[in-house]
Amino acid sequence: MVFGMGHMEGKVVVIMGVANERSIAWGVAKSLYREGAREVFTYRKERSLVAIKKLLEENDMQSFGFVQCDVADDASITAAFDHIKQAYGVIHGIVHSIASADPTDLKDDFLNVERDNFLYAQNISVYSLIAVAKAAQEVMAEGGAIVTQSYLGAERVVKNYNVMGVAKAALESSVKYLAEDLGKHGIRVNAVSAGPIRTISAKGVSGFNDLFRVIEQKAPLRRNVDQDEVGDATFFLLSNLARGITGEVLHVDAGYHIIGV
Ligand code: 0WD
Repeated sequence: MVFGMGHMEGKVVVIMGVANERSIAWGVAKSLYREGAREVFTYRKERSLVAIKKLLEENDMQSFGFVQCDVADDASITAAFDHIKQAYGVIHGIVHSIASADPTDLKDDFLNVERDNFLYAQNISVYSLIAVAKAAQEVMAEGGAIVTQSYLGAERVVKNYNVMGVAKAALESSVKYLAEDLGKHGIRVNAVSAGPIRTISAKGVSGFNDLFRVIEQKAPLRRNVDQDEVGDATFFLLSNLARGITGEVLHVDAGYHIIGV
């Protein structure tokens, strides 16, 4: 058992994107809880709410609250953050761990992507960060930090990642523009670029399993990463330890991104 050092004591963090115990956001929730954060979970489907409550119980963790939020819907985002403001007053952090694309586009040629599917991936995986940052700004009255989750497919061509790679490129760029806008309000915005991890979303990418073997062979650390490692890095970026860091993309990928061929 690892004991935290209370780095998030007295901080309220909204966690978006826990679907089950494999979710990256769940790894983040465990790290933040260990450090003393009070956590508000947003969920889209009732099924995810049930899963989050079960996970909390199994891990002997208490939540500060639960709020429904579908990031595809502006009214839902507004309602969620209005509720958060009323119920909790001030928040200090947001974990944005949400993305979606049509699985038919996560295989074969990128060239075949259709307009609606392209816009859908951008809407759920990129615009959601902007909309959430805007809604959250007022509730982050004491300053704070926002962290989103990206992937190497933003920077390089990763087979089959296609429309999601282009969405992650836009996400990383949005992190920089948001960091500039929100910096003057004392809000930092950063991304973690995680190595591949077996989650429900990852299953949607054709051939994703092959990546794990390549990384074991080629990454400097000769292994893959897990949710807990991404959780600790995300916690770091949310905490005061990272108070001088904004607009950054931090790779948590066993060093794979530095390798040429
Ligand atoms: O290898 C991986 N798994 C990597 C994932 C490597 C690097 C980055 N990432 C990113 C993903 O692209 C995503 O941005 O991390 C983030 C989280 O991914 P995950 O942990 O792999 O995803 P998963 O456990 O499948 O949860 C994603 C959740 C959805 O689950 P459900 O089953 O309820 O759809 O994203 C949420 C939802 O909880 N989500 C939404 N939430 C609100 N509104 C929406 C929406 N419209 N769409 C998806």
